[in-house]
Amino acid sequence: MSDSIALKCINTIRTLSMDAVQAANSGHPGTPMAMAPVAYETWNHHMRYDPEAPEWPNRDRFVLSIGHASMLLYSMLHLTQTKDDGELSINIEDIKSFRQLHSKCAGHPESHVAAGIETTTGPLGQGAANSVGMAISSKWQAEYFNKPDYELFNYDVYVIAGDGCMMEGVTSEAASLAGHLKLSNLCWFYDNNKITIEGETKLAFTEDVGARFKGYGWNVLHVEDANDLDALSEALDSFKSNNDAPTFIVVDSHIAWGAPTKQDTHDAHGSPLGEDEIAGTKEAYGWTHETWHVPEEVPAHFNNNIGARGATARAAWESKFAEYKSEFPELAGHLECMQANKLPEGWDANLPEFEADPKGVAGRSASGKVLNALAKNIPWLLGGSADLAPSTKTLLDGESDFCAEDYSGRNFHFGVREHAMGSIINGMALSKMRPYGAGFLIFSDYSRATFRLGAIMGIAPIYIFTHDSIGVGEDGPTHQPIEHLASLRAIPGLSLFRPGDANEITEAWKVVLQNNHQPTVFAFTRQDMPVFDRSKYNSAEGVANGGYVLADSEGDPDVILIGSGSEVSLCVDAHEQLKEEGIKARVVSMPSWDLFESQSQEYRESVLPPNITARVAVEMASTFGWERYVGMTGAIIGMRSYGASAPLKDMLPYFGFTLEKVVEAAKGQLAG
Ligand SMILES: Cc1ncc(C[n+]2csc(CCOP(=O)(O)OP(=O)(O)O)c2C)c(N)n1
Ligand SMILES: [Mg+2]
Repeated sequence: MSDSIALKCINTIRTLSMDAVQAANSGHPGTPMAMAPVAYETWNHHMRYDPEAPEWPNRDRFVLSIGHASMLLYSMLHLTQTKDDGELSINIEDIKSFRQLHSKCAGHPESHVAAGIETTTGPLGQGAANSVGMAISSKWQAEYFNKPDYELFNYDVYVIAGDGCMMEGVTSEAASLAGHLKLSNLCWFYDNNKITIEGETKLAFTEDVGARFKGYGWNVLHVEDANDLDALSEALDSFKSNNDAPTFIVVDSHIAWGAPTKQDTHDAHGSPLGEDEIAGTKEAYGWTHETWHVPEEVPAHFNNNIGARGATARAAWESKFAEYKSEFPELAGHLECMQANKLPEGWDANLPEFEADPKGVAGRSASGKVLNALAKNIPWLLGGSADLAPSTKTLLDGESDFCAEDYSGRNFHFGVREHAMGSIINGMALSKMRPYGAGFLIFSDYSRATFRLGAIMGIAPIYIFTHDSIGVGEDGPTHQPIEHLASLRAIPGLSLFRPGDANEITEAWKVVLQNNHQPTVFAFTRQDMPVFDRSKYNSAEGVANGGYVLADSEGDPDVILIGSGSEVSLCVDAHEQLKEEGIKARVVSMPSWDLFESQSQEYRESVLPPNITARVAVEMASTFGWERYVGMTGAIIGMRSYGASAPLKDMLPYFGFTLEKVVEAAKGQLAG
């Protein structure tokens, strides 16, 4: 490394990382030290990024998939002087309070905490998989917005991933799809340091990763020394000149580069180096022993390179956009809407209303109709399924497939890759799209890690899961979700809807689209559900409160029947029968616990008056949690085992989902 200012920048990144981990007495110093040159070269000499405006829509993205190396990213944001509303996004005090309560420098990077963090990482593989969604978004946005002489979108996405990411299945799923889609705007560095927590990777990981990526169709390059800035630059140039494949750069590095006794050891992975080792390392770097040392010329150097390049590019973009706005006002309006996470005008026009119908319609089919109507109004509402579009009813009519030959497509084919699908739609949501991913509720387990990350980030991808109960029938227990609703309800910040008829589905979609800060899971039936006669019962608009009184009797009810999804109709039937017998049963449709919980106590108690303790809950899923609404003395008709492989008509009586059982339970409540 002959360029001394470059080395100074790199050593500043390294020493800030070492000092912060030491001060926190926890964290991961080794990998920021090793990968500092990669971050330096990428940011300072290749990325198009204006630190003054980290939200600029056409910026290149940088994703630190090895979230444990967070000090690498915080150092970069600090040294490039990335701004958040005019102030430094990460100042030196933030770095000094690394890993402390309310610090912007959390243990792992959190996108909602500091400007410039593109996505929340930590669970290995997620960042890499998110980046595929970002690269997809860049391609789609280019197709949708770019016009001759107006190249508004062409951003690239850079990732640093490590051995852990490469071992994780989600990375492989995402990489396989990225190769298939020929996402040439995607560049991953693989930190091939051959170290993970337990020791050397040869304990568990000996495959040829580069060969694997070649197999996926990537442009695979090798940089034999992470400190070789020229070789890194050459590899980055190769990435930029490649137009038909994503690029994978294997970088051989030495964890804790320069540390006298800890370099190349797993000791440097996740513990502070210790005062003596830090002193020795700083000596090896020719550095001062002072902590938090940032030579003046370092931020200036970043400012003169990434800063100057970014400012010029953004100014040019903004003046182009001003012209674009007058030439293409509607599209410009869409771009502004997307950036603000808003819906376009007329987004809820022409949504289907469903006629009362005792035979009814399957939840998945009603959803398919609503989705198609919404997609006509919201061009950036798009997505696909994990090879289950015909079953989940998630194809957009008249739209093309998103594929390497057509990046304008709005029908995505994620392949049988539920985990990557979730991570990819998180990445798309972070890129201002309104994405959905679909599959069977049973396989939501495979995407589960992505729900909580979306919730932590406060982004709003939509998961459309169908076949939501033992109502699946003959496919049997392996395909019948039981504990899924309860476990999804347990995820803080995730919104879950299981609507009770087709009109509730329309209303639920409306609520969900207006929620721009939470991921949502829909649970829809495979089988038909009656469409309630809303002239007789209350309006489906009650869905906006999460739970509402659907059917009631004059005066205070004797008993409250609470259901979700396909079981609401059982409650309604029971209500009618009990009425004939002179028993006043209220039916509460409860499509979304979380939304109901967010209502005022007054409203909640108006729906579920505390003095009425005779209560029955009915849901074809684990009974777990329903005590919240029926109390310790209420009855729960639900699942206490796995399901069975049989026609639904035989399973319903076998598992107790019949009118008689609901009526009996209601009477049992009244008998005390
Ligand atoms: C999904 C997931 N599993 C386990 C962990 C815990 N973990 C954090 S870092 C790490 C080892 C990662 O090794 P590598 O990516 O090679 O990083 P390096 O040690 O080289 O910095 C593990 C297992 C995690 N963060 N995410
Ligand atoms: Mg490693």
